[in-house]
Amino acid sequence: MKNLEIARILYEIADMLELQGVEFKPRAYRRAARSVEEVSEGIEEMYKKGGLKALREIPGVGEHISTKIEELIKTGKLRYYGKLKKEFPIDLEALGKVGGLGPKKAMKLYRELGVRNLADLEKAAKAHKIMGVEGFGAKSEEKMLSGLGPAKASGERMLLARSVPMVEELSAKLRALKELRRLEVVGSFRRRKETVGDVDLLAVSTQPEKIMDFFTSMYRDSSIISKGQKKSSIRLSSGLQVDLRVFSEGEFGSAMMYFTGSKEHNVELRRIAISKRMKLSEYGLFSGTKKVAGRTEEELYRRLGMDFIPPELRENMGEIEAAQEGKLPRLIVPGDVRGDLHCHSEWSGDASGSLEGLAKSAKSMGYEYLLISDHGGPEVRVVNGLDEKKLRKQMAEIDGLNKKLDGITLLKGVETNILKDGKIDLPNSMLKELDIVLASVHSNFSQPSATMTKRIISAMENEHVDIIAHPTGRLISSRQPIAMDFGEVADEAKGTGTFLEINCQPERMDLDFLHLISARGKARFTLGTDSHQPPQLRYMEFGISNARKGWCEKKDILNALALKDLRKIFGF
Ligand code: DGT
Ligand code: CA
Ligand code: CA
Ligand code: ZN
Repeated sequence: MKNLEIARILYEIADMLELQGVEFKPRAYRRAARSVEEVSEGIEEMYKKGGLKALREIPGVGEHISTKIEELIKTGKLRYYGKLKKEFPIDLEALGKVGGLGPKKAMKLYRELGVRNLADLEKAAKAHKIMGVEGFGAKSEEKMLSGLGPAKASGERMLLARSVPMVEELSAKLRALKELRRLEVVGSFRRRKETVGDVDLLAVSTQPEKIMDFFTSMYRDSSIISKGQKKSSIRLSSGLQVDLRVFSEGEFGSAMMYFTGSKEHNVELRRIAISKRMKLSEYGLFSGTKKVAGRTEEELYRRLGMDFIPPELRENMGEIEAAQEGKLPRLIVPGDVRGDLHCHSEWSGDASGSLEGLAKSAKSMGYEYLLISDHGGPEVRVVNGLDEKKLRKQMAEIDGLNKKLDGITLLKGVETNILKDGKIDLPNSMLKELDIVLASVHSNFSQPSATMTKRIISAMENEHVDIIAHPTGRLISSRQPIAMDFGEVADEAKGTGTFLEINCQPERMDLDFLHLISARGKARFTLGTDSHQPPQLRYMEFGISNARKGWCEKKDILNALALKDLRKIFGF
């Protein structure tokens, strides 16, 4: 059993005991859980080598809890935990997502009405049983009914890009308060994960009550999940949960570090602190009772003996070691990007925007070039892909436009199809006339891995294919990535000099950061927004943060090159 699994069970026991009104024990369990998370060795191995005695050397693990851990390791189960679960068969996590239903109230509804989960709650509310329970009224019953939808939906995560406008509006409103000294967005949002489970805000204020009053009432149609002086949570009508926590100025750096996460990154940092005979928490870095750092993240990383780690990298994917050795990558920044290498126009049946309009939008983004890559080839007739005749007409139009455009160049491209046998949907005689050719899988997504790998490799072997667009084909909320041997594809990309795309559509984010990390030092990449309407050129921002999460430097990204260098590479 892994340390983190053991810790999770100990945490859960703490929660259940607390709700039963048991004193002291919850704290003991929580303390032990935390230590278990921080131990660098596997607990199971420690136990096998040193028995109960070794377990008791873990801080916070005394006689009582050590025997519980022993039982877990030996049998994979814990009777005490099972017994508590039986007394307490409530899905607190799901119920907690309904506005106004904290653990204590949930407990009451369980005792009075047997409500264990969202389905039970819905039944009870619809039968108007809730307003009969002491402490609840018709109003809270109504609120629960309206909170059920978002609570059910909140099992799902929200696309980062979708959350951004909500978070920007909300934080602008908060920042306008005079009682607020500082506000930062942390959590997965700051780490730029492609989806967020909830949004975490940290504030500094001398008058937290005022901030919390404002926060919990700033939107009429949001619901309050919990409200306190130090932490409050609301759910927006979109279903997005937002947590706000207040810290003091002196703790702010350590709070930012802790709540930015990831959890796995934090666990590793705490281990390092311990190895240096210090203790790290959201309140600071301590040596004994003396606080040695906490005001800023920079000083914390420095005191832990490493370089500052950009938030995107904090996923425990080797960044801590790199920071200790002064070997963190110099991540690509937005200013490095000189153009967009995937864009559709009104020439594609499913897109809008004239060539000239797109050129203007691209220029206003500060670009030097924009690749027009409408769908081409017979396979995508569904979206009105261009045939050769139309494609040649578009190329002539682009040549004409480039003569009068100033400070921006349109490149002639196409997004064509990799057919199921690996052949390309347009003839080489056509492809060779274009500046840059994208090819992608748009059909037969469920071929077996070996077939699919061969299919993509044959496409890359075509000398006219320059970029494999959205390589895995996944759609975050609706389509699984295709099965393939990505290691082989990345090797072949290097061998053939084919670039792999980082597609910036929020629903795609394809390749994702894990693929990018695994192809590091092999394949090179392009950034393409795959824009279908001119405003979507702005999705570049998300592609760049994804590239940063994938450890990409300027040299790894084709469109960090100037136009003259592209001309050299592709010979146009
Ligand atoms: P999300 O919301 O699922 O997209 O992901 P995060 O990373 O924003 O997670 P969240 O909101 O649960 O917590 C924010 C950060 O707080 C998380 O990245 C690390 C820290 N944190 C929360 N709970 C724990 C915990 O039990 N142990 C440790 N070590 N860190 C935690
Ligand atoms: Ca979060
Ligand atoms: Ca959270
Ligand atoms: Zn496509």
